Amino acid sequence: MTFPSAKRPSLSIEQLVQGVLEGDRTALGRAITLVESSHLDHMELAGELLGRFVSVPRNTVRIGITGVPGVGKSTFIEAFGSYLLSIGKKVAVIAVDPSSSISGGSILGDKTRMETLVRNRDCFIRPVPSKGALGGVAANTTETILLCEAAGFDVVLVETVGVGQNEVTVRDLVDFFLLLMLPNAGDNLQGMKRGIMELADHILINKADGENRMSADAARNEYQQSIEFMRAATSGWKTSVDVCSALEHSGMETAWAVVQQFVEATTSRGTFTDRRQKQQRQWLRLRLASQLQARFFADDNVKQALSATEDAFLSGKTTLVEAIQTILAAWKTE
Ligand SMILES: Nc1nc2c(ncn2[C@@H]2O[C@H](COP(=O)(O)OP(=O)(O)OP(=O)(O)O)[C@@H](O)[C@H]2O)c(=O)[nH]1
Ligand SMILES: [Mg+2]
Repeated sequence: MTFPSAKRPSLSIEQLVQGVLEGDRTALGRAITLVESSHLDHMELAGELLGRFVSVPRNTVRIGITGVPGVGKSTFIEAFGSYLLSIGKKVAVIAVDPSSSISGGSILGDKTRMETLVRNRDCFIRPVPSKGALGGVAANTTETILLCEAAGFDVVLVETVGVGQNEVTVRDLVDFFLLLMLPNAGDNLQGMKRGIMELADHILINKADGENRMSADAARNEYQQSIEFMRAATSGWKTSVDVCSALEHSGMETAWAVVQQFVEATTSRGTFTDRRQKQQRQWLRLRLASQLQARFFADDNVKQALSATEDAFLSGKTTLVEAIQTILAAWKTE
């Protein structure tokens, strides 16, 4: 079976697998589109596709980057990503919900902010649509990460806006969680989820340039003190605070050194693998739930029972509990 898409010719699963393994970006993009689909047939194909990559062993690192809108996440990714490319890494960038930002960031805006990355063949940039349930975003992001890794990308950067629920989910999808903050403390508190600092493996005060240099240093000292008493985000690892300027590309080498120290420390203690396994388990459950849901609502008996019971419920002939029982009972799982 092939994956049909409007206008473009179909590619077989075999062709997609081959393309992804060869690092072909068009195939990678289409593979991601397939796994994002909530169509039941596509889900089965996606499962087949993903199943082909599980045994591809790779040393990769997944970095989540969060912070309030406008803190400079996209600019940081451009600077950090450029540094990584310069030392021979292949970099994938995944932007979760890039359009939600109040500062007007969109994937188009991001592409101008990530000029170097957009043009580089060793970089792949992809937004994750945030529509749908949170579980869907999490599962889609996990799968996009896996496909990027199968296509040969060594470092995966996941950008997420540090407000609302998203960043908590993204913490659960990555190895290393980086929090960007602004030099003036008040700007960070606005709209930022309390407790986000406790999830961070590293904190960078961005925009430490020009007039902000001094206040960035002061902020670093202040945050350094406040994290002293916090629970470790990753057991066996001490979160620290540093300054950087994404605009001036300063502090990127140091930031990468911190990531490498983190990977070494957590790998030797086993926490790196433990976390990935926990994430695998979460992924399995999320996908199980979405498959169950898709199959349930695609079932003819369920459809019939749903419309009949809905009417009865609306006219007050049945209670919510009874309605649900009737619809569930209509589902023939055999
Ligand atoms: N001075 C200075 N400005 C910066 C720095 N990093 C980013 N900016 C500016 O801050 C603004 C927001 O930067 P973005 O990279 O779009 O911030 P973001 O966190 O990705 O924002 P959203 O995606 O909208 O949440 C832009 O005007 C950047 O040029 C920096 O290190 N120094
Ligand atoms: Mg951005």
